[in-house]
Amino acid sequence: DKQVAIITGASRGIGKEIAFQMAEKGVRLSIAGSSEQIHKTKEELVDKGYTNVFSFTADVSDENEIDHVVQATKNAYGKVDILVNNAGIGGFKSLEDVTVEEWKRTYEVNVQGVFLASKAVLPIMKKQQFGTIITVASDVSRYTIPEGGALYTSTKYAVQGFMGSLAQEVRKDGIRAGTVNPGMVDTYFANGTQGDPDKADWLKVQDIAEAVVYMAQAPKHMLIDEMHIHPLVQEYPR
Ligand code: NJP
Repeated sequence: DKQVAIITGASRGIGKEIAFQMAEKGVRLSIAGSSEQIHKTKEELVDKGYTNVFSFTADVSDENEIDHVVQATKNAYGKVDILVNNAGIGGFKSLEDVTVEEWKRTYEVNVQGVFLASKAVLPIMKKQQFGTIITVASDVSRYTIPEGGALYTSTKYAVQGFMGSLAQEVRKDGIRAGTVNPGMVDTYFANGTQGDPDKADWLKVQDIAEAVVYMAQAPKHMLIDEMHIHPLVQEYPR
């Protein structure tokens, strides 16, 4: 019986690679992103022969949109085994320059988005008595970003706490919850460009996707609650 996964933020970057690696493992997919680009990702998957994929333009911070993704997935495939909360945004600037709007929006996407998608899959996973929820967080940013990381880092610490607590709450239902915490990854994050030669030493999207797939497909009796993965060139004091 093939697994079913919902991946948020799969238009590009880490989420897109997770989609490709899961598809390669035979996982049936629902992928979501806030822009139309998500449908291009679906087309690329289908072109490679991975035909079990639905794409949704859905903003993770919008309850109705994310509920629709989850319900449509359940209706189409009959179950949801894996949720990957990967969608996230961030920008780096001195705290004095951060506006209340930027503060709220970053929390809406990075924290409320994780809450809403997790909340939506829980009734399905509880009924199944099985499921894995993985959030792409970040903890190294607390120590390694010299300037301007306070807002972004605070959202990622919020989800770290959220996921840890959720893991305890849902363990009795056979549901696993955990985080993957990357260091610097070569993606489009914070207005970057994936493939930029200046980021040659950074982690690749493949490195993080492999970790997520491993966590999601670990034997049912195993809970991996946190993974921390850094490029060798980046310090990781804790
Ligand atoms: O970034 P990027 P990453 N609703 O910009 C989507 C974390 N992380 O792959 O909305 C739904 O290439 C967007 O699609 P679209 C990071 O915090 C990264 O690096 O269609 N989707 C795109 O697919 C984040 O949680 C690094 O434009 C939304 C995707 O999110 C995760 O890794 C280090 C959305 C972003 O792709 C993936 O980011 C670290 C919304 N409201 C943690 N807003 C790093 N790169 O160094 C955006 O520790 N998306």
